[in-house]
Amino acid sequence: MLIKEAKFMTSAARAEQFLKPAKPMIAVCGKSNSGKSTLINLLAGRKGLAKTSAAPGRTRLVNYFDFGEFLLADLPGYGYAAVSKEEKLKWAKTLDAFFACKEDIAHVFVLSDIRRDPSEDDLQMINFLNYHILPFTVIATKSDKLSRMKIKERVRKVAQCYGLGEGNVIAVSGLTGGGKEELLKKIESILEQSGAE
Ligand SMILES: Nc1nc2c(ncn2[C@@H]2O[C@H](COP(=O)(O)OP(=O)(O)OP(=O)(O)O)[C@@H](O)[C@H]2O)c(=O)[nH]1
Ligand SMILES: [Mg+2]
Repeated sequence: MLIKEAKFMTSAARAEQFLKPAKPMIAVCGKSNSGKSTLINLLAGRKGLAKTSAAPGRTRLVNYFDFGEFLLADLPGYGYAAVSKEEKLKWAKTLDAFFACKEDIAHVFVLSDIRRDPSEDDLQMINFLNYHILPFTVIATKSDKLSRMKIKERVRKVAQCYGLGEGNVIAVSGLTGGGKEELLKKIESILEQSGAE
């Protein structure tokens, strides 16, 4: 799978603004600061495409990116303690409304820092996806922080925590590009499946 060019399309703050995509769309979700925007930039081969930030809670909108054969939707991160209750509720509603448009979503990438066990929020997210029968893959991010041996160990552990097979967890580094090939293969198979329907 070769990504030629990736472009920012639009942002949506409310359900009425969500796109009705004409091509397969992969949603990228995960805790705030888990590396969603960085991963999108890695796939795009362009650092500044999705805004990244050392301060969590940066992406407050659904940002859509056109990757040629498919779209990526960068979702607001959940589980950021420092935002107000009101804002948290608003985000939860945005996410709910987004995933309610099931037929528009080909696949979901759930990002979580490879060094951490899933949080309560992560488990809730996975339960939610299972309940709505939305296909997903866990992307264990920031793998550059660990040795090769440790990466294998953590992938196994993360899979176990979520009750998944190891094949449903892909370790990736948005920084070094480690795991990018495997991720591209996954995207390829998602596109093949969504084309076959
Ligand atoms: N070492 C390392 N750092 C990373 C990696 N991916 C992201 N980071 C860092 O983690 C921080 C958060 O990255 P973002 O990509 O902005 O995270 P996000 O999930 O989009 O965050 P929100 O938009 O706030 O939900 C930044 O400081 C990144 O530089 C990675 O693969 N390796
Ligand atoms: Mg972001």
